[in-house]
Amino acid sequence: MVTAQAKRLILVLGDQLSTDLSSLEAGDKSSDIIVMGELKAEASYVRHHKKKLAFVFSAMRHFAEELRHGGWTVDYATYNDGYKSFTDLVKAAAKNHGCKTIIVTSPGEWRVVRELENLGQSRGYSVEILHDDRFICTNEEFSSWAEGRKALRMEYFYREMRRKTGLLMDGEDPVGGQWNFDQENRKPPKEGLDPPDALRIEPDAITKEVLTLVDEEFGDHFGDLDPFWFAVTRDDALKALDRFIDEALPLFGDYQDAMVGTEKFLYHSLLGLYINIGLLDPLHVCQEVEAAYNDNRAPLNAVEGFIRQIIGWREFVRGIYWREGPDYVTRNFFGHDRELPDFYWSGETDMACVGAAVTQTKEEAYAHHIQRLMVTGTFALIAGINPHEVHEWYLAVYADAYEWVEAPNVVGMALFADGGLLGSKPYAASGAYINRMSDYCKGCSYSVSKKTEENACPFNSLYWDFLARHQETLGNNARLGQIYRNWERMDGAKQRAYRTRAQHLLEKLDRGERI
Ligand code: FAD
Ligand code: DLZ
Ligand code: SF4
Repeated sequence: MVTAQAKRLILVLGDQLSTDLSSLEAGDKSSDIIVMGELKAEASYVRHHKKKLAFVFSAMRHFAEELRHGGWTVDYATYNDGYKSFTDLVKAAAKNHGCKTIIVTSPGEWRVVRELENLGQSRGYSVEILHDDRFICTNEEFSSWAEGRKALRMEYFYREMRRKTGLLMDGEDPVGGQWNFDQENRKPPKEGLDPPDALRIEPDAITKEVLTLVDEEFGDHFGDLDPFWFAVTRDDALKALDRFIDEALPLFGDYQDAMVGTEKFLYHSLLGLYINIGLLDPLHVCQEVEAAYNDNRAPLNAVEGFIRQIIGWREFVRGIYWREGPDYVTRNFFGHDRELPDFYWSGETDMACVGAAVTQTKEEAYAHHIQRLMVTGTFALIAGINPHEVHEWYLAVYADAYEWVEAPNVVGMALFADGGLLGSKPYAASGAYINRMSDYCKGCSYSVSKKTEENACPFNSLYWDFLARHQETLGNNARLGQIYRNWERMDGAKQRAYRTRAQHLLEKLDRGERI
């Protein structure tokens, strides 16, 4: 006699919107029930940008529809159904459907892993947590790669991922004879660049309903809700991928590090949004980009640079997040404790670069990598802002932010708060870097060429002050040797002038005054 499979719940989280998800592959359409929900705890663990909330909820609703069309039974709770947490949602669904077993693909955050493990330990529930095989490197593979290494460097890890995926490989060797073409990818912007606009999708009825909900329930959160133009289905996300490959990829490498005041997106892909939520598969994206190189539609420096970001950086930071454990987000190597300035929310600052990055973040829930790293990130580092506050800001304001990817980039890459686990030296820089790589300084009230005067660029003095403050901890860093020699060669009066100017700016910050 064939016994019927007992009905199970498959919990699909808001960033697991992939039809080939391991939990769905393990499920049985004829008997299992998918449960999804817009939850108070998930919508409020940080005060997410309004556009991020609308994006996640709308993409979840569209995915639930897609699953129903595919023959699944989906029990979907909207925000107004009032469920607080995954635990609440699952307990209610388990009771309604008479299920005891819950299947879920491993979540992207320690907080949620712990919640589901706790649920599994409560009487009457069994929770099966499956690997998230949408990533190229498993946590076990990352651990064995990392084991015994003195330092974890992305470049060596990346080569392993090239070998594993076969992307841009010519047998055992990298295509083009080099693993990395980054030296070709640091061009400053030039006059007359004409990048394509992002693909803008008109909100449909489902999205419009979500926009109303977000406006009503989260009206006081940071960020503009309108215009809302993100893709919320896999089909539209695939259109965004095609558009990127056809129109932006060829110059992606050249201008990857550039910043232009009037161009929010330059030649960046904006695909992180869609990959992180599950609408696009990272390996598929890389294969399509590689195909563009093979068909002579994009040069090698662009294609290699793009693929490195995904199979290199994206996988590397994830490995670090899971390897380091839940306390990673509390690391504070320098003991920085200054409050996050208000202008991270308002954009009201005389620093044109920071103002532009925050304003576009407010408008789009997006800023590109160099804005995140070298503008808002560097300022927070050299001004000594508390890393945990900075982490929560980044997690809230970007539509592509989930802790597994955001935290290593913020705590490790931008703030060096992990003491050098992710990067070999802090990304501290003076205004000269921003001036070289952008056109912001031309329109700024501060002068980037002035060092210590009243209208001198704040980055200049804060940079030297940061290095001087931390000479004891950073002085032995081989990569900073030349910089510290320059500092020591500076005459005492100049050093004092830098430090006095920095002190003046930091005191203004502490008093909440505009800088
Ligand atoms: P593109 O410039 O077009 O790059 C292509 C893809 O490469 C991205 O979509 C992304 O999937 C991947 N990628 C590139 N750099 C990184 C990186 N350092 N780490 C992981 N993936 C990378 N990325 C997030 O996905 N979520 C975040 O919350 C996030 N926070 C960041 C915070 C800081 C301080 C910094 C310095 C970087 C952060 N990044 C984050 C990495 C990177 O800035 C974004 O992935 C990128 O800006 C997204 O825009 P895009 O899709 O246009 O990327
Ligand atoms: C980011 C997010 C938001 C804002 N809301 C929800 C939600 O209501 N329901 C849900 O299932 N997921 C949401 N998410 C994504 C989760 O926070 C994400 O799955 C975890 O942080 C793990 O990465
Ligand atoms: Fe930023 Fe300084 Fe340039 Fe102004 S002068 S835009 S503060 S780097």
